[in-house]
Amino acid sequence: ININWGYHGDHGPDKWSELEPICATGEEESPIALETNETISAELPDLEMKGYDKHPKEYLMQNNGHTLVVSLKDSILPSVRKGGLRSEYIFRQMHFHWGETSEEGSEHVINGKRYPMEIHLVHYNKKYGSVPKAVSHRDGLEVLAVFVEISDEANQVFEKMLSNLEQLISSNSAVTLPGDSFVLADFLPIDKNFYRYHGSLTTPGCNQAVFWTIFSEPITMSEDQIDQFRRLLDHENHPMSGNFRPLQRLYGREILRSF
Ligand code: GRE
Ligand code: ZN
Repeated sequence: ININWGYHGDHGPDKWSELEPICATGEEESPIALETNETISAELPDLEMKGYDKHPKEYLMQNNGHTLVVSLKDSILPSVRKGGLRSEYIFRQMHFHWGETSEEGSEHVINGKRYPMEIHLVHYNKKYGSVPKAVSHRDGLEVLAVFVEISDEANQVFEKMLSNLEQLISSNSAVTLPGDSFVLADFLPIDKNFYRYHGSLTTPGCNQAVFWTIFSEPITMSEDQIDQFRRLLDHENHPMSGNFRPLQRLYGREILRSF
């Protein structure tokens, strides 16, 4: 995929279809607005997460020009299954979407509310072996989406994550973090109630390959902490903030809830 896309102006979301027609024509695109009372209560089993509490040797953090990406530098393979999923999905990377101000930033909208940030934990279906292979299958990816709300208290997990952010300000930069800094489970809410629907990547090529799991309870960080994210620069040396895709139409899709 061409790196020549962004969120504003000439390369913004309404131009993405010049790279990938499906971005405009797809009928299972993401993100969407969800209204709890229009979702279907499905009594889905709990999600089963393996390795979410394990420390890797190191974390790799990268500014890829579109977002901040966190991945693991060794062979622990956290995974998720159950929760109504028909397969096991292996963790690949975690990344972030956020706003210029805390009035917006999340991609999904719940009961009319936009959160200041949304975290995506991207997993690929074990039977396809990698993200690039998985994106051409309807059941290729599982993304856990976690909303972030602002609180007065700094979140110690993000404090560690953000400690080297200076070195990630420009596009195409990377740093490593010690493996004992945090675990993936630290980025999940305690209450694991979730919504589930079928949709797409929210970046080009917009592949309709994602079973979305959207936790209803947010986690928190302080305004100072989200301001750290807002200092990052994108591939055009512009502020990266506002890296969320506009809402997409539902086209009659059903949205389940686990509660
Ligand atoms: C993204 O780039 O934002 C993305 C992925 C994979 C799955 C979902 C998603 O890279 O939103
Ligand atoms: Zn994303």
